[in-house]
Amino acid sequence: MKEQLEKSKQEALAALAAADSPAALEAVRVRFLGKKGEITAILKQMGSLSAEERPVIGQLANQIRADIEQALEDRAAVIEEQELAARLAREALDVTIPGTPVSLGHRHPMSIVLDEAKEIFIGMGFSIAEGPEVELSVYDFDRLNIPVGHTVREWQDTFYITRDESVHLRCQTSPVQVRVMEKQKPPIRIISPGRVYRKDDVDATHSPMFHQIEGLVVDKGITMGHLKGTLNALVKKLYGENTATRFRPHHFPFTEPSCEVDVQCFACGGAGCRVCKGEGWIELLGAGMVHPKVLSGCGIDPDEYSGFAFGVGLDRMTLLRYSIDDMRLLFENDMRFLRQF
Ligand code: 2U9
Repeated sequence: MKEQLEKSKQEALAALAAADSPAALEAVRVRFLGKKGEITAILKQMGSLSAEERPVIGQLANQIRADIEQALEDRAAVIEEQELAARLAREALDVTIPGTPVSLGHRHPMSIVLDEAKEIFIGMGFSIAEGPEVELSVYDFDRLNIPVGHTVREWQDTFYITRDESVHLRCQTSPVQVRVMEKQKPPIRIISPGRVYRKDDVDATHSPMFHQIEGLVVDKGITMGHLKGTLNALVKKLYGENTATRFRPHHFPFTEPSCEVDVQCFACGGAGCRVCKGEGWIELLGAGMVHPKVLSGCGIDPDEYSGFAFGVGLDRMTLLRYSIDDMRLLFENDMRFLRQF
C-alpha cells in the first residue's frame, strides 16, 4: 500500500507539472484527491491493514495528500501568473504612442465676415432672425410692395416652386423681417442673414445663390439719421475708423425714401484704382425708410411707428474685404484658395 501511495504521489506530481490550465489542474485534483480519486481509493483499503500498520500508512497517506495539495496550489499560482503575463502581453496598450491627429478645418471667409458683422450688430442691440428659403410669394413680394407684374416676379428672375407662382426660393431675406413684424410689436431691431436665389447666370460677380444680411429697425421716432448713424458705424467697424461713406438717392419698392451707400475706396483712398474701377467709391449696400404700405401690411401703424431697413450682399462684402476679384472662388471649395484664410 505504501508503494501504491508513493506511486500515486509521483504520478500526481508529474501530472501537475504537465498541467497548463486551471481546467487541467482540476482534472488532476479529481483524479487523485476526489471522492473517487486514487488516493481515496487506496485509503478505503486501510481496513485490511494490521493495527500497527494502520497509523503508519494513515500518516503517510495524509502526508501525501498534503504534498499533492501543496503542489496543486503551487502549480495554480504559476499558471495564474503565466496567464496574467500572457493577457498583459496580449492587451498591451502603449499610452506613449502619439494619437492620430484630427485634422481641424477652419471658417470659410464668408463665415468670418458674417461672424464679424453679427458681432457688430449684436453690439448695437440687434438680434438675429432666420426664416425659410422656400418662401411664400405673399411674404417675399406682396407684403414688400412688389405687386404682380414687377420685374423680379418674372420667371426669368425667380425660381418658382409651384406653377401658380405662390411658392418660390426667396430672392431676398426681407420676408424674414415681414414674419417678425407680423408676430412682434415694435421696438424691433433685427438682422436676417441667409441664402437668397435669383435666376442669374454665373460670372465673376453673379451667382444664382448668394447671401444677404438685411436689417430692420422699427420704433417710434426712427429717422433717416438713425439709418445713417447705424450704417456709418458698421462701415467704420468693417473697413476702418476713417472710412468715408456716400449716401445716393435710389429706388426700392419696400423703402421710401431709398438710398444706396458707397464707401470710399480703401485701396486708393478715393483717387481711383483697379479695385474701385477708377471711381474712388465702392457701392456697398442699399437702404431706406420702411415704406408706410409695408408697415401697415404687417399690422404696424405707420402713423405711430417708423423704421429703416438695409440690405447688403455678404458675398460682395467678403470679396471687398479680402480683395478677391471673382465670386466663383467663394463657392468652388478649392482648398488651395480656402486655406489662405
Ligand atoms: C422689410 C422692409 C424693407 C431691405 C432692403 C435693400 C435696401 C437692398 C440689396 C442690395 C444688394 C441686397 O445684396 S443685395 O442684393 N438690398 O438694397 N434691402 S432696403 O428692406 C426691407 C426689408 C424688409 C420688411
